[in-house]
Amino acid sequence: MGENTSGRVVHHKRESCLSLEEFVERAPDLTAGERIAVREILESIAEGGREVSRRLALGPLHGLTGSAGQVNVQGEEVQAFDEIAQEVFSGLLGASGRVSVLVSEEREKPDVFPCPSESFLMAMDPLDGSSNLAVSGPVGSIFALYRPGEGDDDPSRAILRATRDVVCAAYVLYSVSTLMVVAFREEVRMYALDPASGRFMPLPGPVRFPDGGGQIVSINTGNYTRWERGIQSYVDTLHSRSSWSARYVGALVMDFHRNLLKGGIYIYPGDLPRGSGGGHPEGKLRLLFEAIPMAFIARAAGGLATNGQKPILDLPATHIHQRVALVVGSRELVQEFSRIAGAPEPV
Ligand code: AFP
Repeated sequence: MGENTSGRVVHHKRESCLSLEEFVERAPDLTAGERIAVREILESIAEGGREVSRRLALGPLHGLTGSAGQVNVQGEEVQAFDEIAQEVFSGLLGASGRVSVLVSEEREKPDVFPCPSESFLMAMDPLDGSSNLAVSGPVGSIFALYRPGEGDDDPSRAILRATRDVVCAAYVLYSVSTLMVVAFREEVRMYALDPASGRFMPLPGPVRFPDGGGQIVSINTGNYTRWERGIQSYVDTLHSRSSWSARYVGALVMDFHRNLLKGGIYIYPGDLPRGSGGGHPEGKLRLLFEAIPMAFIARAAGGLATNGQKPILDLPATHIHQRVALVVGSRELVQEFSRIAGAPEPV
């Protein structure tokens, strides 16, 4: 249900909309206890998303658009809202009693929470793309939920071992509207925040990359001279065509989301140091906090994700803050990228 521009309420077809509860109910491979735990975790994410959305809207009025004057574990400037979002989500997820280990892009070490019963391990990027806040641009929060393995008491090791067993991934996009996108193994659903009721309302779904794969390419071509030849060849090939569109917001959640709905590909390859610039030889994005969750969502929506060598979801995780090259989008465009860039075809 929603309101159209004339103020009239729009009723989406009931059968194509699933509430969060209904979606969790039909997720595959969950025990009854896990189902309750996943639902409660998603409710905590929804509550956090609502709170972060509310505070972001007030940011400019409170002078909160810039740096908190610290550097995070990635060596990047911490924006005031990175820290606010971290506190909001870790407070709610910790209190849920359903997340035993939480790793965050904003924290060097895992947080460990007491959990009485079924619980999951979680990785999150509480506020991705936060440099966009200075211009009131879109940002997002990203989450992945893992089933704990057997007998590993060390929380860092436990999450590194569990990364190939993603149960659910989600992101919240804070833009013109606030959306929550949730994926289980084979299905993606989308919810829109109704600011009046504070509830995330289901939108028609499931969400899939459009047929044909689309024509949008999101890549920061300012790094062209730092790329290896295969990536340059890919971009050169695009420039010889008439039918493609470049779109790049510089916030992964927004770029990915647009490409999911419209059909496209997001690429952040490794780039070599140049001049005084440090570069990101292994890629800029983080395996646990950005690449794995987006790869899982892409696959559930019919798309693919690779680091240029292997599927993202097959990569071993060796370090919580590990960086990785990321190519993610519709199946057709990721396969085409691999052919032109001379990378193995992802499956
Ligand atoms: P910030 O959170 O520091 O703004 O970084 C955002 C991000 O990790 C990802 O969301 C963007 O797609 C990517 O970096 C943009 O990086 P460039 O500004 O180097 O293109």
